[in-house]
Parts: sequence; C-alpha cells; structure tokens
Amino acid sequence: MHRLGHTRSVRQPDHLLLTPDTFVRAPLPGMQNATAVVHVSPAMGARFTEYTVEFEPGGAYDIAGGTQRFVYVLEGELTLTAGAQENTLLPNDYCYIAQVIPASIRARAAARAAVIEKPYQRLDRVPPPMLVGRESAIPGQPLMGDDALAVRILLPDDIAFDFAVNTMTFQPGAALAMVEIHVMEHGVLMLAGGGVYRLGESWYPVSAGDFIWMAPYCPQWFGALGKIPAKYLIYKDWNRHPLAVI
Ligand code: UGY
Ligand code: MN
Repeated sequence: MHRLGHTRSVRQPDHLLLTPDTFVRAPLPGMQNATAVVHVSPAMGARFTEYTVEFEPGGAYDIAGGTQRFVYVLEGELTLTAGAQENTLLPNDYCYIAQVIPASIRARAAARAAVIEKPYQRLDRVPPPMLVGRESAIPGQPLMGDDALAVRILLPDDIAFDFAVNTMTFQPGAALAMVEIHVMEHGVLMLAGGGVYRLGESWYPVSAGDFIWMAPYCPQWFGALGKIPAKYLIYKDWNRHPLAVI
C-alpha cells in the first residue's frame, strides 16, 4: 500500500527512530552476497556504528580488522572464523572481535546479524582478542528490583571493555522505573514486542525491527505494551572517563 509520504521514522538532533519501511540497503567493503542497513554512524553524530548485515545463501563478510566489533545473530546460522578459531553462531549468539583480529563471517542459508563497531579507547589493559557467547546462557537480572524487567549483560564485567551490550526484556506492562538522562549514548534494536519510547520531549510507538539512537543526555523512558514481552538489544559506551578522548 502507498504510504503517501508517511512513516514513523524520525530524525532529531538528540535521537533517531528508524522503522523498517525507511531502511536503505547497500554493501560495505568485504561483503559478497550480503548487504548492510546502516542504522547509525558518525554521520549522525554517534561515536559508534551499528548496522544489520543481511546475508543471502552463500553470503560472506570479510572483516579486515582495524576497529573492534560486536556481532549478534538475529536470524539463521553464521560461521565465524577469526584467527585459528571457527565458531557456529545461532540466533541470540554473539561474538566480540578485537580490533587487531581479521575475521570472516559466512552464511550457508539466509541470515541476519547486528554489528556494532567502536574505535577502541585504550587503557593499560586490553580486552581478549575474541569472545563468543550465548545470550541464553546468561541469567537475567531484575532492573532496580523489578522482576518484570530482565537485563542480560553480554560482555564481561571488565574495565578493558569500553562499551557494553545488553538485552532488556520487559514483560507486558513493564516499564523503566525512571526517565533516564545520562552521558552515555545508546543504540537500541527492537528484537520483539513493542511499546512506547519516550525520546527527548516526544513519545513514539515502537515495535520489533525498529532502531533507535539516543545521543548523550537524551531523556529516555520505555513502557512495554501488547501481550508478548518486549525485548531490545542495547549498546552504550561504558567504563571510560567522560574526558577520555577517542
Ligand atoms: O542501560 C541503560 O542505560 C538502559 N536502562 N537504558 C534504556 O533502556 N534506555
Ligand atoms: Mn539508558
């Protein structure tokens, strides 16, 4: 159906909501039979990139290294080769790849993965070259004592990591206990369900497949609506002093 120029997508200086009807696909270097939907990048003011890679059967993404990356499988099965290690990743599995490691991701059948990249801010300690994890193996922690809101922290509690990626699962009707305003920025990929997201001074209906970027200090709140839990994958910069330069 023709949308006559309407969309839920919104671009504001301190936030971005991108709904799937406005996604534009283009390959990135190293992709064969695969394409990317770049959700956010420094072109928008973010200090990281987040994109979804869509693999056709036989698709590949050869990553040269240079920037640390986090890959989270959304759909299908991916084979990840990094250094001497080969791993099979299924939906909700993920990996962290340090900037020094070239890697290759291959898909035998159609698959999708979210990729987050951030220039690494060094400390005296650096993260491991590579880490593979299963979200299903990580226990949910109630946020601020709310059993209806489970946070799963995907990366280790180690100051060497300069960003965090978590999933947050809201039972129907659950909501953040407060309007958050903080120095960290966020990339949020809605994985399931939906609800209402407050961003800045506006409230938006959101659902699975949407992407949201929140600039530092963007006022934010989410309440889940509907009959199934709402779940999102959330990135934030983490473990670094606000005066540290990238
Ligand atoms: O980790 C967070 O800052 C998270 N509670 N923010 C959010 O869900 N918008
Ligand atoms: Mn937040």
